[in-house]
Amino acid sequence: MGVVNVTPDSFSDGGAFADSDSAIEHGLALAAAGADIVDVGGELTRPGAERVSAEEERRRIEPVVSALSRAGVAVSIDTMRASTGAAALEAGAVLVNDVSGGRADPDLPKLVADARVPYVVMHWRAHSAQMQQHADYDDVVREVCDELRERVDDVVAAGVSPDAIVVDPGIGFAKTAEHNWALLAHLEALRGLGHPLLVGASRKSFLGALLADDAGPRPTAGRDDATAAVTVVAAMAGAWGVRVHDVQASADAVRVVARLRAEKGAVQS
Ligand code: PMM
Repeated sequence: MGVVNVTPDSFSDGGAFADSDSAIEHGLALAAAGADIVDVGGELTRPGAERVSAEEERRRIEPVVSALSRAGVAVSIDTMRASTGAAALEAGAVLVNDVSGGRADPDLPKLVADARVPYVVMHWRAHSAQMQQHADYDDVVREVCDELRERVDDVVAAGVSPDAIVVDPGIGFAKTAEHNWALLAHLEALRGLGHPLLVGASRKSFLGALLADDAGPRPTAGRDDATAAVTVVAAMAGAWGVRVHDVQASADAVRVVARLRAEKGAVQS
């Protein structure tokens, strides 16, 4: 899954795709580089970010979703709002990626249920402005699994088919670097939830901290090799997908892992 943030202030891609034309061009390039899905978002969710209005979010994403869909790209809409989700589905999106897992807007799971599209349910505790105050766990792996299970039950109660649900641990959302590493080390526990698993670690600050030197954390532009390494970890653990900014490296990494898995299967049989 390749990322297109249609935001003027994105941390991870420097706001390079704030206007529709460059966002569309970028989405096409990600698809050409091997993205099976292009995830379009109009609202920043990094720690501390303030919300944008529904109107502004819709204005940002609609032309991009529409043009990419018309070009034959499978588009997912990264939103927490039912109104934005509805506009995106109308414009051709085929998947809803809700970082709040149905918590921010209860109408969003209902929309997904009616539209019968796949739904990414991410682990989330609070909106970005406050979320790091909620990075408090006794056992992060168990608590994220328990909370995701509750989220899944709630969206199923709202009418979403269990078969349509993809779960995501929400790397960096109400989590410290230590929490992120613990989750990545135990992806099999998340696989145990019984749904396809999506992992979004791309260019996040825990990678910048890992790769820090005397000058401080490694800037976002230098985090893509580490991101591809996380893709290997996720693919080895049987993840369904990774959400990344630099598609080529992760698409190649997935092919390496797929080939190795085939080889192991062939050897064992
Ligand atoms: N991370 C961001 C935005 N959307 N969606 C899912 N499903 N999982 C994530 O981890 C995720 C997401 C924030 O990352 P960005 O601002 O660097 O794109």
